[in-house]
Amino acid sequence: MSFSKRLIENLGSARSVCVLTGAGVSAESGVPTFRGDDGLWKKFKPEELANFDSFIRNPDLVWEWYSYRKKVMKEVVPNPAHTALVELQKLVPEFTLVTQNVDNLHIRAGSTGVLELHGNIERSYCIDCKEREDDVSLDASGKVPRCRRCGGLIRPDVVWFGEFLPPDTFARAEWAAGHCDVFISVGTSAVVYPAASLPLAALNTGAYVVEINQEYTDLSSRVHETILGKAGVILPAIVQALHTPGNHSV
Ligand code: BV8
Ligand code: ZN
Repeated sequence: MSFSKRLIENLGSARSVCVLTGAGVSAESGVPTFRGDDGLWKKFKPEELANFDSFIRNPDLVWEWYSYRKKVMKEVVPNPAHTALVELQKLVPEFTLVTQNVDNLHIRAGSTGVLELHGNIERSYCIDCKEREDDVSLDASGKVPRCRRCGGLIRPDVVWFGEFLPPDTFARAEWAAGHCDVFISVGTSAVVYPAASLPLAALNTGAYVVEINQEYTDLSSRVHETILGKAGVILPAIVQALHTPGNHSV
């Protein structure tokens, strides 16, 4: 696995860098990805569970999935990929971290100003009165949590398929992608829109666009450089190379 001299030079001279992360960045923390072999709940496709209609039809099943994922989140910690992005933020004048992940690991690692396109599993709210009730999950009898104020169903504060992304968050992500010198897409299969449109926006405005992933994706043929491998190895190596000019591959 190696990255180009050009990437390090571009990062070293960049005024603005935008990074988009997906489930692959959390994989080395032990968080299952969505579509990989360790895919979350292989028997279901994310689209089948992560949508409002499924929730209304079978709230207990959907909450069983989120309770499992919230339990996983309590047992894992950020990995070197998250830490490298905290370091990279310190090296770049304008750094924007955009994540599709809902696992809160970037914030726990120390990244700031994180744009959470798809929400955050640590937050929940009532679908009727919108009251926030964060520390909830399935109760002992496996029943979906209900609002203390009005008895409505509580849902995770994540963006489900068919739902709009938080407008302000996505607008800021689009602006960052369209104004950066270097865009890094890391650990994402780049299939979910409109998040997957961000690297394309960066390409259209002349940024140097790099993909770091364990497999090729639909994005691979469009970007300047695809680095195959683990985010927890590649990102620290890139940060290391930025600290030691002249070291351009690992
Ligand atoms: C919307 C939250 C407007 C819930 C998620 C075009 C335009 C607009 C919309 C669409 C469109 N085409 C289709 C749509 C609809 C849909 C969509 O994109 N569908 C896809 C499946 C085709 N989009 C939407 O519905 C979005 N809303 O568009 O609103 C609208 C409104 C009404 C009507 C129409 C339009 C909402 C999308 C958000 C869905 N919510 N998550 C939850 O998490 O429970 S998406 C879900 O997928 C996660 O957030 C996840 O982050 C995201 C993307 O997955 P990845 O992160 O990429 O994970 P994946 O497993 O797929 O890949 C991991 C990669 O990492 C792999 O490639 C693997 O090789 C690699 N990897 C693994 N280990 C490592 C690694 N790489 C490096 N190192 C490692 N160690
Ligand atoms: Zn309520």
